[in-house]
Amino acid sequence: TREKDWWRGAVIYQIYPRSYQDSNGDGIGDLLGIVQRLPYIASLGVDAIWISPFFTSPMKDFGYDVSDYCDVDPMFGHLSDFDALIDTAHQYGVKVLIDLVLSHTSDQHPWFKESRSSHDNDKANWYVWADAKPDGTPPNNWLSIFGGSAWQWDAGRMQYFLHNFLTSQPDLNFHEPQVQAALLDVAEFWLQRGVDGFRLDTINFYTHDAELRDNPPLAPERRTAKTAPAVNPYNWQEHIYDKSRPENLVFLRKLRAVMEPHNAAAVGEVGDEQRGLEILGEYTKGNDLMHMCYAFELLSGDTPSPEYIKEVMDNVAEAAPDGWACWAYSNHDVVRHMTRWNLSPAGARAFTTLMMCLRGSACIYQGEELGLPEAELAFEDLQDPYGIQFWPDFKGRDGCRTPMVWERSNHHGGFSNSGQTWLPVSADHLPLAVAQSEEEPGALLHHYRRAIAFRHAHQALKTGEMVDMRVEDTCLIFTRKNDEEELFCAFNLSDQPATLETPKGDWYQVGSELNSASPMEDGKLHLGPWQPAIMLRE
Ligand code: TEU
Ligand code: CA
Repeated sequence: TREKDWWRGAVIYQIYPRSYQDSNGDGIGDLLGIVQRLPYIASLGVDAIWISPFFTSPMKDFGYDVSDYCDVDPMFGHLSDFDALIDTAHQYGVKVLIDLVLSHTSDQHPWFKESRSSHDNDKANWYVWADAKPDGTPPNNWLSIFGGSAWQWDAGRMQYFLHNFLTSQPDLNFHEPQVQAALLDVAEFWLQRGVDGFRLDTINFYTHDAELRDNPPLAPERRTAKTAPAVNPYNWQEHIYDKSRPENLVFLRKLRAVMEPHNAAAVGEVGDEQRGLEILGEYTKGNDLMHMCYAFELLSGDTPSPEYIKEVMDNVAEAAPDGWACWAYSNHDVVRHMTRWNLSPAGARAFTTLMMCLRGSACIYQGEELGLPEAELAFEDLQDPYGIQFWPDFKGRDGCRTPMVWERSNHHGGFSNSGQTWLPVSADHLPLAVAQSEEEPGALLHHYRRAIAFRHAHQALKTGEMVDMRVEDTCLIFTRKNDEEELFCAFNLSDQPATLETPKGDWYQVGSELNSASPMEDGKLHLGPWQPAIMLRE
């Protein structure tokens, strides 16, 4: 029996299976490797794991190009290994979310092979096919995120097909009812196998404009650093026809209905820099869409200032009053936040504690609990086609995908006993390996465990309201409360000390294990660099 609302305020640990633990010495992580490491995962105190795709795949986008939704790629193991993973995880009290990539398949999927074989086969309409313009050019101006036109010519059908990502990731046609039915069957297949929910890849790309209208150019005044990094022309268009279409919600309601009897939860990935948090509100509204949406606001850019975080939280409250965000600082697509934000150990601890105090759920990406920086890779080491395309201005996603480090002195950091691993283990990571961190009382790993435990000890942090947010000096201040408890949270997000007024009323310090400051007798709160103050109302 599963408690229906377990996902609210949950802490989710993201595993990139290629890089977690190799159990059979081929240099690539696998499902049995994850099983071996479950005691460690459980020791973090997380509620759930999200496993990036392990389905049958030619691995052009490292599993985000699926050729069989209902099987495990031999590289990662077998379905029986997955069953063992679910059983073991559940014995440890850890739930399992799998990563369904439903917007597109691999071009090696039998559906696509059939679809491209003729104009009148049973699946002819399962992908987005369109004729060339009279001059032979693509049907419209849509662009691929990974570079170039979103249309790829197929000499067999003498037509173009749509792909939002790689040319080997053709876009499924969600306007075709049979496609929707087949994808709902995929969800049912995994729910029957016992998964607790899904991370749903790129849900706002499911449907495209059936009339294939051109996207308008992005108005010059909207070309901010965030919406238009010079490196990718994708960002010069207003993406109103190729993604975030209203029809997506119709399919997501059906998917939610399939999940409901299983008490399963979904985290939807809705990346839309141009619409920001508004889209999170749209996709989590009510009780029949996504349970949570993954928020990108803390995944890019510079170290977030208290003002920026307040603005983001205000925007969520406004755009998604009954919605639910899932916060993350790092994942398998972005530069690790230790490097991106150039954090000191104290800064990393402060942001970890902050994440555990924010309203929403939280995703931790493997290795961030060790304080791993982005790995430096040479061009020759690159595996990610996105990085190879845009090198050196954009270095791609390999630097956050290098193998997890378990033991400093072990071959490949304990990740694998093969001769060569699919990406090299970073030498900079070895001193931070799990075994070394366990022995080192000051290691970030212990702080992650304490911060996660602290969140679990205070229900108000998981599901309570978040009110009275303000910025004072260099501090972000807010209150979390439910009917039982009220927590005052202040975070000094700076390497300089700060002084605040003590909140009115009777409060006592909690979270001393998180370096929370104690109220001073002069009625002021003195916060050291990167120090929080967390207090509980008497
Ligand atoms: O990423 C989607 C993705 O690239 C978006 O976040 C994108 O940056 C944004 O929408 C731009 O507007 C997911 C996976 O996380 C990634 O690893 C895959 O490569 C991709 O989908 C394709 O499946
Ligand atoms: Ca392996």
